[in-house]
Amino acid sequence: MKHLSLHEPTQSLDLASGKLVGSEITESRRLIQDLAGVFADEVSRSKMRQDQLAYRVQVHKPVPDGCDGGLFFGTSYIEAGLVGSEYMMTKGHFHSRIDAAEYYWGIAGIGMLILMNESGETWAEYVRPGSLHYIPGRVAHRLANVSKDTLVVGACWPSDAGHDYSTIAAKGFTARLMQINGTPTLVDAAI
Ligand code: M6P
Ligand code: ZN
Repeated sequence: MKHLSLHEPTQSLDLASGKLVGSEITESRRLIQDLAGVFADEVSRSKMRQDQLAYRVQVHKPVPDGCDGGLFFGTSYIEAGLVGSEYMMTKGHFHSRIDAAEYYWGIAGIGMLILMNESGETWAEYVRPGSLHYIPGRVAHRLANVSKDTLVVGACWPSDAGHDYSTIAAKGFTARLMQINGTPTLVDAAI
């Protein structure tokens, strides 16, 4: 009987660190060995320690993947560093349900949210603690860490959005975030 009963929540979010604790929370890790072909300089990536952590993601999934009408809530932790001259970053994806949107917000560290539309136009916006980013449907998204600390970013997206990695695997983003003279610079991937 739930009527008139009082409950403690079964999950918690540490607002300072982004850490999710409680039931229905999963954590996945992407190591350098999982990111073959993601960075421009594959030779540099292959020479790195393959079991080095690139990023990890905690997700609260109160409903199954693909569930219509539900929401997922996550925290991404992207390690600092470079692969060649390119900042450490996530794989990036379109949503399988291409119209599905997503919110990101900065929690700790400084990064860039790299965005690309279906026409192949790529741009980026700074992610800082407290910054809020609405990612519309039909826009691929990836996070890069441009600071010396772990980049921590919150996310909320529809449970039926899904991840389309295949389009990015086939074509990539049309621009890459490189460190040039110590500064994050978007560079045309074709050059
Ligand atoms: C955010 C969300 C997740 C995503 C994760 C890592 O937490 O967008 O859906 O899985 O970032 O990004 P990617 O899946 O592109 O590696
Ligand atoms: Zn997404």
